[in-house]
Amino acid sequence: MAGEPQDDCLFCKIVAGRIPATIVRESDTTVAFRDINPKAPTHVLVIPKAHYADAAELAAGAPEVAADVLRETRAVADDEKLDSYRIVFNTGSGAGQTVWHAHAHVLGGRGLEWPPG
Ligand code: D5M
Repeated sequence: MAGEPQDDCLFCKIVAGRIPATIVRESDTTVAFRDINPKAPTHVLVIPKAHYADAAELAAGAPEVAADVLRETRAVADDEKLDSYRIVFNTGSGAGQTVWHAHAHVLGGRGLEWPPG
């Protein structure tokens, strides 16, 4: 059920401390950790602690937590001293989503081309 921890979800396991991650920030509702396969000098994922499969489900089911995630992306950018950065929510397999727990990618520390591939 939306919001409930899922036993088979990688990011729920990170939230629960059952698998390791390099956590850079934590709030009551969110966790931010470094991406295991970074695509930029700064590549941090900000996730809700509650399980929502993607950004659309998060926005519909817990808009206040979606706002918390966005606020934390800003805090990550400040921590990393990024003037420019990109926030990405891959939503759906055709857009490159591979982990079905909503997450914002915060990418920065290099020039970023537009449009992305
Ligand atoms: O992004 C999913 C992202 O999750 C992808 O960039 C790799 C990252 N990932 C996968 N496993 C881990 C662990 N264990 N720690 C940190 N980061 C991880 P998507 O938008 O779904 O393709």
